[in-house]
Amino acid sequence: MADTLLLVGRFASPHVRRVAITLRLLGREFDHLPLSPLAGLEPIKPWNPVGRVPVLRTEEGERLVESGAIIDFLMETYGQQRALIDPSGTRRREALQLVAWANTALEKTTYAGYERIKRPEDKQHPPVRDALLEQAATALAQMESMIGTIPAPASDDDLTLDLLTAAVAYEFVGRFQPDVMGLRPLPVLRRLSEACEALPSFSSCLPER
Ligand SMILES: N[C@@H](CCC(=O)N[C@@H](CS)C(=O)NCC(=O)O)C(=O)O
Repeated sequence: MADTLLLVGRFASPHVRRVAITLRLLGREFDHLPLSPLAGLEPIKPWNPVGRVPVLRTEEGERLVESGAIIDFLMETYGQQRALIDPSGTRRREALQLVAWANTALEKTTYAGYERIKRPEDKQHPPVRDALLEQAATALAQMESMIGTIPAPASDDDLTLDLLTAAVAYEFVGRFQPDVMGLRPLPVLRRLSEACEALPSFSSCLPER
């Protein structure tokens, strides 16, 4: 008998949240196990031996890791009626580049946070954190110019993989490292984020406090 899809990880993780929003857009029900690596890796290790989220347990019981690989699986398996990305060509390449910049912003923001959270006070070296925040801001600026004049989505039907990932990344950077937001003007991303956060797919996957 097929298992129910199960998503491991809190929506407070942007990587988990973008998988959850993808599941909503593809109309898939899923169970949710909201584990956080910040509370310790051991409870996650039965799902992913590295202790990292997201993990998706498929209907066949397979455990998939890495948000990009999970989303690729979801689009291939359940995306026949609802394409979240063009199948080929320039628009696909541009969309994947936007996702890549969003992932860069997330990675740099996360490491900057870890510099503060995981190091004792006397082992902190502010220039390292500042350089990471600067890289995150540069990645956001790349996203800002790539999105340019693409209209903000008015409904879940307008959402695409690149726009949802950009909006999830913008929300996370602002929450986890608000200092980054002052480093570059990001009016396009702010408008995209406001539009996306108002949609059912986003509001049903709110980051936990
Ligand atoms: N590239 C990975 C990044 C996942 C990631 O960084 N997850 C964080 C939570 S936001 C995590 O589990 N960190 C704990 C760790 O890696 O040790 C993906 O896209 O899934």
